Amino acid sequence: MQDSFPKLPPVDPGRAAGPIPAGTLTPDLLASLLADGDDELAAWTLQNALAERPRAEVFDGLLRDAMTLVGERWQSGRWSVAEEHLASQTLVRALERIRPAQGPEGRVGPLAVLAGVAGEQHSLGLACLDQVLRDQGWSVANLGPDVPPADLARFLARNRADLLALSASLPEREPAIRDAIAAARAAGSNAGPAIMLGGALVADTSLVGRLDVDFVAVSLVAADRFARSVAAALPDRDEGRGPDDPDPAG
Ligand code: B12
Repeated sequence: MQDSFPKLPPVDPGRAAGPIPAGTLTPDLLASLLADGDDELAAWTLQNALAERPRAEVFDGLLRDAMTLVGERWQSGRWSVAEEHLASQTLVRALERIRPAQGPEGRVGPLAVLAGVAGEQHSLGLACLDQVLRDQGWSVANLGPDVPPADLARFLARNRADLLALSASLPEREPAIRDAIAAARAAGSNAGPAIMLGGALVADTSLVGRLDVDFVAVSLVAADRFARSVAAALPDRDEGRGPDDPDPAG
């Protein structure tokens, strides 16, 4: 049995832990790992990229490009729906492995609500945005894909959010986006949350002027910047406390 293996050179374990050679962490590598169901190595790939670049850049670049490859291989018939589904599921698990740690501040940070508009099943962009916002200290309620507008409105009426991020990928979602925005505007107390819209759909810039949103972007780098500006404009959260209220800092 042993003799039938090819004679490979010995692996030097010392080199395995060394720096990753430039050009190794490619979308092609990540796409293959995802379609193999290997969330451990997919997370390792993303983690190494995160050591070099900010989270939003890694998600807009390496990660999105890898999923674009998955889409191209699915569309061309080289990979089936099975490989695409496995890649998507594996990415969800890999993202869990690289989730930023949430310290005590993250639990009391301003609230961002994330939702895919009704009918929208593409949810991986929201999972990425969730991490980018947590990195900034936001508390994040990611409602995931396909959220009916009435339920979004009820959630916003019960939870004081400062930011609402809506995601949509397909052109036919425009009416659903309008419904989500209208429901959110009607539910918010006072000014309500700042609303940003993103996802593959907004690459169609003609849509932008037709919608009542505060910010539109395809990239998480831009979303990161907008969320920082929203957080910076929020009143000091201690200002509302009366003299007899306990100081949460103890
Ligand atoms: C995975 C996938 C699916 C999975 C999604 C699984 C999941 N849990 O999300 C499933 C199988 C459900 C699916 C279904 C469909 N899909 Co699909 N899918 C894809 C695929 C391969 C990858 C998408 C992805 O997750 N990319 C990675 C994420 C991170 O990228 P992203 O979503 O674009 O998000 C980035 C930005 O847009 C941004 N972003 C996202 N959300 C937000 C929000 C805010 C506020 C901001 C600021 C930024 C932002 O941040 C991310 C990082 O940059 C793409 C291929 C491609 N080229 O993208 C096709 C693709 C998007 N799908 C497509 C199609 C046609 C469909 C279906 C109609 C197929 C069918 N016949 O059933 C259905 C529609 C389902 C529905 N009702 O929504 C087409 C869309 C073509 C078009 N533009 O019209 C694509 C492009 C494939 C193709 N080449 O034909 N799909």
